[in-house]
Amino acid sequence: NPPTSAIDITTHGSNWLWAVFAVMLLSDIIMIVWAYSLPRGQRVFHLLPIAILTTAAIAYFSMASDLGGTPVQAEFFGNRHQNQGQTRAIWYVRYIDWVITTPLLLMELLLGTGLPLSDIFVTVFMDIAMIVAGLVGALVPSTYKWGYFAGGMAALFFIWYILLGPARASAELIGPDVRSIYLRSAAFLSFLWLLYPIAWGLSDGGNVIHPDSEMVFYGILDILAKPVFIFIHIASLRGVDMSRFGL
Ligand code: RET
Repeated sequence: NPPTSAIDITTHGSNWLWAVFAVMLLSDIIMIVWAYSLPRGQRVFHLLPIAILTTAAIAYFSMASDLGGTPVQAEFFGNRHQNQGQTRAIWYVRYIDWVITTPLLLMELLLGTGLPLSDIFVTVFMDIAMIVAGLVGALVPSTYKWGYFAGGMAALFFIWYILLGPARASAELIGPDVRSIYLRSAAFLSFLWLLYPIAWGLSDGGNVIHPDSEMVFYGILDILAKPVFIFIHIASLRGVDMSRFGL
């Protein structure tokens, strides 16, 4: 049977989605004030978060207003043949958010490591391919969606390899301060990003959980992966001279 829900986030308007929107907007305002209180040349790691949080705020504004989703013919887990013709809401606005914000999150992490720009570009390309694969997979009304999912997972493995291999080696060469900041942030990011494909498999992929549960799952993840990640990263950058990167 189609997944059911008792909380009705996606049919009765949503305090939860407005709350996540408020978290994004508030963090954004704090970041704007913080960034422009710093001297030029020290700001880059505060400017990227402004773009990230503004994008997230707009995405959550859309979803809280019941915009940015569309019904797609769905297969129901364990019950495929009895449910022909039923649909699931696919919240495509998420993927538009992610295709903008995940490359910026990777740049926030990688620009201070001294990793060559060519490596950063390849990593960002893989990231964009990963998100687009997730979007197309969500919109494809057949089991071929799992092919797109597998492609997206391959891209994520490539990103993990860069983060834990070359980028880590590069950060270690710069010095012990950058090394420890990088290791903490990279570990936090790598772990959180693993949870996204799990949420996808349960929602847009396998249609196991109701879109309301999807909203709770991704909402918590998005708060951890955007404002919490950013504040942890930036707090540890205090006292580090950023002008040496020439960014
Ligand atoms: C998809 C499905 C295809 C396979 C994989 C995925 C990974 C998505 C990730 C998203 C991260 C989003 C973030 C948002 C910011 O708040 C597209 C779900 C691997 C890792 C960090």
